Amino acid sequence: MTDDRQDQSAARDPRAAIPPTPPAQDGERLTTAQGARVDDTDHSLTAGPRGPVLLEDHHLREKITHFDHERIPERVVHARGAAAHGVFRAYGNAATLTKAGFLADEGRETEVFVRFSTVLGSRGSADTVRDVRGFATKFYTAEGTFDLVGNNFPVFFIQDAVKFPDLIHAAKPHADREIPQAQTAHDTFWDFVSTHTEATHTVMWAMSDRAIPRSYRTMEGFGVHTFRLEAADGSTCLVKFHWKPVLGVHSLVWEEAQLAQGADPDFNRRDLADVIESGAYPQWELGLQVMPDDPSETFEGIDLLDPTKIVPEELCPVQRVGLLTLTANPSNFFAETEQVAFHVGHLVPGVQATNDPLMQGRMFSYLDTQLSRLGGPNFSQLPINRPHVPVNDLLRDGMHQSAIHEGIVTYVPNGLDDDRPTRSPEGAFVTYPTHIEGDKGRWHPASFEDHTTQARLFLVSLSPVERAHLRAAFAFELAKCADDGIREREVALLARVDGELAAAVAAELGLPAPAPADVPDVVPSPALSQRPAEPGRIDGRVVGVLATDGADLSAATSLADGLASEHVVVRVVADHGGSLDGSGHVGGDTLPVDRTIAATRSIEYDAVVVAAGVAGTALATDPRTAVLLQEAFRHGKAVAAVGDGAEVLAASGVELDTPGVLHVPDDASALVAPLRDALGLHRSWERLARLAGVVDAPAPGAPGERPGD
Ligand code: HDE
Repeated sequence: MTDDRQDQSAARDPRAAIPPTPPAQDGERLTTAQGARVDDTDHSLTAGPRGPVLLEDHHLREKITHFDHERIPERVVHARGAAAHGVFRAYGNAATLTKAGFLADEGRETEVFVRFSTVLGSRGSADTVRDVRGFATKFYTAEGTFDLVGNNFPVFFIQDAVKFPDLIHAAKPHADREIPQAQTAHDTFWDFVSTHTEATHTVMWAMSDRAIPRSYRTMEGFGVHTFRLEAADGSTCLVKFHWKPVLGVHSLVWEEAQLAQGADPDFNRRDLADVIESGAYPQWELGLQVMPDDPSETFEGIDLLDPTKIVPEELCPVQRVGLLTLTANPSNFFAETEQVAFHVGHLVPGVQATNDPLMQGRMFSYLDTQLSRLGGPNFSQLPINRPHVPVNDLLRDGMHQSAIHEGIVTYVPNGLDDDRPTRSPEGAFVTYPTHIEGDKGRWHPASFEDHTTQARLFLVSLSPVERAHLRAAFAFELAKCADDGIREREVALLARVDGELAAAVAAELGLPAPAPADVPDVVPSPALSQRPAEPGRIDGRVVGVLATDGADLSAATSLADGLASEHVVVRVVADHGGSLDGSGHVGGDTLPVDRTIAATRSIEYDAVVVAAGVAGTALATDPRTAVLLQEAFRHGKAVAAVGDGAEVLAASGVELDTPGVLHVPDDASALVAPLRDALGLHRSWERLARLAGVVDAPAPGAPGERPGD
């Protein structure tokens, strides 16, 4: 070789040609995974036009093999989920509490990815089942990734992680037939919770409307465990994390949730994607309950390490420290929502774990589960899991390694590489040195033993309608248990929470009333009730307008105009697709149809309006119209009519002089304000109360409560 040729090959480093990111949809031409162009992907290589397929067909085998391996194991819990990207902006008022920059620095914006989920169902199960919802947030902070892996309940069924496999085995479908899917209404769940009394508080939440959220964006979120925050000056405090939805906390009613499981199993997932696409970005404020960090790790007698206990907001108010806004849908479900890997141990300087035994077990579980779910130890290299800061971790090799590390020094301290990468406490995650002393053993702390006080606290803090829903949920679920012993045991347990509740559930099940038991004294916490005192925001709510050819289509247009500023979606529901002819009316023209009566169901609407001119038409007499209106009425939704639309309501069994049923004589724009208020209250609570056979009232201690209620 001449010197000249040697110089050229040294200058041309072949490694520079390695693509920096994995190949994906590059170029215009179809290729194999090896980049060879493909001319025909529709026909296998065969011997003759009708002959056998040849083993030689590498393209066929590559394509089919890859397809065969497209699925990864679904999450053992929280398999069914939906997610979105967004940003978290800190208000700056947490600066005295924590040195974590994403919380402390006023105005600092941190990218996030949030995944919501149900817990029990398989990946393809329905969204609106009665279940806990996961609310997991990945903050890609400038100090490393912080995951807040929370739920929409502030408490959990068990107090010690060692019970988690037992709980989940009991709650998942029965091991013999794998039924029922995605629900708690079966023997093993109730057998477990009636024999593990520490579950009682969380079971109250699970039987309440909290377990069937209207939308992910109308759900609260909770970190559940107590965390320790550490400030720049070294001071610490104990905190509980809360997500407060800007749109308020709202739920479905049970019949509606059940209908949605069939009519639209993607109900919550669709809502999240639709509102983000429309620009009605979901928002939550992050809140902190801040408590002193003293060696007792209790607050007002509540053991802060017990994950079955809340700290009532009235005892320790939630301080709002930042705003989360979800602004973008994932562009690929698998790459992002399915492959995202959360971990309770992903902490950053300023946020620390505590000795809550449930949290301690989770510190182990989340890393372990990713190994089998994502196929090896390199899952943090997946795009959705990559920290948004430089990583230099000395971790090497392993299944699916996609980094090409350089050099031979893979350890510290070292002399060969100037002792790099450097280590120092400055800016590092340094575990806070709490003092620990004790005898090794499988302990049963006495402070974990009260299992009924907070269950009762939750119950008595609800409004009458919410309490009626909870009672009905117990009666529904226990009626699905085949074993008498389970039902009796649960009712006896309920008697220790509330005699009236236990007696009502027993009566509905046809069981004798349980023996009276002493119940704890509690002071209600109105913050636990979802019943709004006044109309809240209505962003992204959906109004269905029933109309047909010849009807006055201005009902749809004036509502759409009147509510557009709040991103309310108005959908025209008609007896045929295409568009409607409204030429018989002033200003009437044509209007596109969004839904046909054959392909819709009441669950798609937060309110339903019948346009003038529908009375007497085929749409008015279609039995599906009556079903739609009756369901909306029964579910406490606003139901309205313009002009003779009232006749359609009456003929469908909707009583016109009932709360939340609105009627204007002709001008549909007069409906805008009352409909807005009705939507803002979420439901007609008075109507729901009448249907449940109770008297509506705010929760005890809530604004608007009358003395003596
Ligand atoms: Fe989880 N949990 N969990 N969990 N959890 C998982 O991790 C576990 C618990 C929660 O959208 C798994 O990646 C144990 C409480 C959410 O990807 C697994 C215990 C809370 C998600 C796991 C708990 C949660 C998970 C399954 C008892 C609320 C979904 C797949 C000690 C504070 C995250 C995975 C996502 C997922 C274990 C209890 C929330 C197996 C052992 C309490 C939101 O690691």
